[in-house]
Formats: sequence, C-alpha cells, structure tokens
Amino acid sequence: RFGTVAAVEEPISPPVEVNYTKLLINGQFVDSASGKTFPTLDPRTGEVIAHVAEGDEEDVNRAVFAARKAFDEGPWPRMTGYERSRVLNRFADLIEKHNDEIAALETWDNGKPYEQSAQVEIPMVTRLIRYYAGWADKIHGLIVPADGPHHVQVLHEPIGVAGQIIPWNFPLLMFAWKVGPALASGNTIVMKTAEQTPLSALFVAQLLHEAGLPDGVLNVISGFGPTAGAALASHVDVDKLAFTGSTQTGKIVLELATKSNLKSVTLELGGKSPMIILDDADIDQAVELAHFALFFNQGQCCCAGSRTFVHERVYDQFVEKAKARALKRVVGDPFKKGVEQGPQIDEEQFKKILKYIQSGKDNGATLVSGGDRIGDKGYYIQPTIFSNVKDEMEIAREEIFGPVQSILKFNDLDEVIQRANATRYGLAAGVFTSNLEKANTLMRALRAGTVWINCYDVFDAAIPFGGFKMSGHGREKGIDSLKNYLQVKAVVTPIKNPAW
Ligand code: TXE
Repeated sequence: RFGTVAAVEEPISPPVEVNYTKLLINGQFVDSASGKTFPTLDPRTGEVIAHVAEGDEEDVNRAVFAARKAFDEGPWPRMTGYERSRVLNRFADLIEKHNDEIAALETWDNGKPYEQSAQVEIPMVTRLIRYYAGWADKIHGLIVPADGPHHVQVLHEPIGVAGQIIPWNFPLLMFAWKVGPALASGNTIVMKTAEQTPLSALFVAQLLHEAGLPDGVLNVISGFGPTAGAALASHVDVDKLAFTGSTQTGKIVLELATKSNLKSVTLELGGKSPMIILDDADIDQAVELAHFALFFNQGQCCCAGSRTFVHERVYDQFVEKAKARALKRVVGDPFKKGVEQGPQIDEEQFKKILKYIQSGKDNGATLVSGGDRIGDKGYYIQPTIFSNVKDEMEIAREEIFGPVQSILKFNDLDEVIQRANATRYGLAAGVFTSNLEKANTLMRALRAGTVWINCYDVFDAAIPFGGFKMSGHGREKGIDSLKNYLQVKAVVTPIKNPAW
C-alpha cells in the first residue's frame, strides 16, 4: 500500500492560458537569437505544455547590455527609494489580483499541489515583495566617528547588474527571494530561470512592467544551465551573481565567476538536514512535523529534514506512527482538492529518487512503506520510509530530493550532535523536545543556518535563510539579503574646525 490516491474530486484550478513564452529583454518579449525553443513539460503526464524561447550566450549578452544601460543611465538606481517602493507595492497588488492564475501556472509547470501554490506560495511571494518594498526607502549608510579632523560617511549603494540563477522546486518564490532585495536596493537584473519551470516568472515579469518598472531593469532568460546559465555566471559586465541549486553546480558557477571578473557570489545549495526527536517530545506532533519536514513539496526542498534521528526509547513507536501517517498521505493529480503530494518535477529527478530507493534496499535499510512509483504515467512516487538507516548509507549522506524519509536511531545527546553535524552540508536542522536545556544545547551545537525548535519550515520574509559549510555562502530574505546587493563606499572629508 502507499499513499491514498485522490481521484474523486474535480480539478479545482481556474482555467489558465500560457501567454508568455519568449525571452524578456529590455522590456520586450523577444525570440531567442538562434530562434530555438524548448518544451516545458507537465509532470503529471510528461506532455508538452508549451514551447519556450531558448536563450543562449548571445541572448545573455543582449540582456546584460540592457541591464547595464538601465543601471548606468537610470532611472532605476537614481529613483528615490519611495518611488521604487511604489513600483514594488503595485507589483505585489497585481500578483495578489492574479493569485489563482499564477498558482495554476505554477502547479501545471511544477506539479506541486494547487492548494499549496494558491494558498501558501503565491501569497508568500506577495508578502515578500511587500517586505522589500518596505525596505526600499529605509536603506541608508552611516556617519562614523574617526580619529583626526575628518567627517566620515559610509554610503550603501546598489552593486550594479545582478545575475540570478534559480531552480525549479519553488520557481516563483525563488524568483521573489532574488528579485525583491535586488530591486529594492536599486540594482538591475538578468534572471536565468530553471529549464523545467520557465512559465510563472515570465508571467509576473510582465506584471512588474505593468506596475511601472522601467525597461531593462529586469530581463528574464529561459534556457539551460551549461549554455545560458554559464554565460551569465562568466559575464564580465555582471557585478553580482546569486545562485540557488545543487552544490555541484554551485561550485561551477563560483569558478566561472572567479575566472571571469571576480563578481561577488551568493550561493544557496543543497542540504541533508537533521531532524532530532528526543524521548521527551510530544510524539504525535513530532511524527506529523517530521513527516511535513520531509514530504512537503514532494520532498523537493533544500532544507528537507532528510535524516530523522529518533531517540531509541521512542524509536519503534515513532516508526509505526510515521508509517501510518505516510500511508494516509494523499498523492495524486495536484489540481485535485485535498491532494498533499503531486508528481516529481521530471524524469531525471524521478529516476534519481528511484535509484536512491534501490540503494536503501540494497544497503540493508528496512523498507517501512512505499518504495516504488505510482502508476505508469507521470512522475509519481510512493511516500517512502526506511528505518534502521545507518549514517554511512548513501541515503543518509546524499541529497535525495524526493519523498523518502530515513529514520535513524540514537541514544545520547552528545552522540546525536556529533552525528547530526557529520555532514558536508549545514542548511537547516529541527529539534523536538519539551526540555528547554536540551533545546538550548542543540540550538547552539548544531552547525546549520536555521534551527527550528518544535516546528519546521517556518518561513517569513524577515527571517534570513542560508547555509553553513557546503550548503552555501550568504543569506537570502531579511535584511541580510539586502546587504548582498549593496556596495559600501567610505567618503572622507577633512573638517577645518573639528570643534563644530
Ligand atoms: O540542479 P542544478 P538540478 C539539488 C537536488 C537535485 C539536484 C540536481 O539534489 O536533485 O540539485 O538538480 C542552472 N552554469 N537541488 O540539475 O543543476 C540550471 O539551469 C550555470 C537543490 O536541477 O543546480 C538551474 O537554473 N547554471 C536545490 C539551476 O542551475 C547552471 C534546488 C539549478 O540547477 C549550470 C534544485 C551551469 N553549468 C536542485 N548548470 C536547492 N538548493 O534548493 C545548471 N545550471
């Protein structure tokens, strides 16, 4: 048995048309220089949704040229913060107005449940844009006291042309995390979307222009990594690169950035986040949250709680309850009401996950539930649980990025700290306990960019997000993300009469 397949309800999405499939360069939707297109597929069936213009180096060059001009000649960086905040707020209003249509496009292209898109993710996009609209007129520098008769100002200026490369797991949220702070602080952008999910960014880019964004400030290139992505990462006229994706590709873009012009780089990469359940935790709540932490978004989250460490005293009970919860998980067409899990993004990820499931079986982990695909069409996978997982197994070390929960056993706090930290990643961690002392110890000891205590995946525009170790460089969201897009300039002026 696997998660229930919901097939009763009628689809709940509004009808949606695909109206934007070209590249956005200098405020115009245009064909690619080569005239090439590529298909974007529906993960429910593998069928083509639309053919999208395929950007390559020449298109990136045109887009960077437009962004450079928009930065150097203005008006965007020279507009007042208040004027920029007005554009961003109007943009947020327009996203809100088109919420359900955008959500439908996102679900169609990505496969995530429509209810999740419409009720959680697109509203989070709106909220995040408003958050950065709020910052736009509050970015300022400092006057610092220095020795000697000098007046010293520290200015915070936009950095210039930002290259941004995003993945497919949260297409529009990733778009917003990058565009929000970059625009609020007066930069111009060339964005390379993921080849699996190009549609929603093109739709909202058009809304951003309707909201008053000047031409050339945001350019959107659909296309592939080794061509369009690499051209952007190595472009000498790009001042800053922000990347979200795999650790492997993160290394490549960092190298390209270094070799070209040493542009500053922020990276948000993979993870293998520990989820630690102590024996004094509320077990039912811990089971539910550990389930959510792993299975949310088909398991395609960089911060997925993918190593569930459970204290030996409650281990068997936890595994039984986790199994019961996984069996109840509603898997099916993401447009149907009540569906919790849709298909995986594409065939490549689908095969990768099935390979990891096989590796778990081969390496002696106990298959508790699931373990196979669902049906023979689309990329659906059974909610899968392995117990008796050992640290050295591949499924406990590598990012699976799918609905596969690995449950490990521990018996001592120091031991679990050491094991939880014994990974090259350091993106997030979860702690479940009713003991404040233990929570405080774990919170300090865990080497991760986010520690959730008795909760998981709590995201807010104001909370910084990013990784320790090979999970990345820098932070997104909050004030930290603004800093990624600002240059610091010290201005020193002699003062004739320091007494005044
Ligand atoms: O990632 P890539 P993929 C992890 C997850 C997943 C694995 C592979 O484990 O199974 O990565 O997914 C662009 N120069 N994450 O192949 O390659 C690419 O076009 C410049 C974690 O999708 O990292 C896309 O826009 N750009 C992750 C973006 O990089 C290049 C989210 C991400 O693709 C490029 C997604 C190149 N040479 C996957 N090659 C997270 N941190 O949330 C690719 N790209």
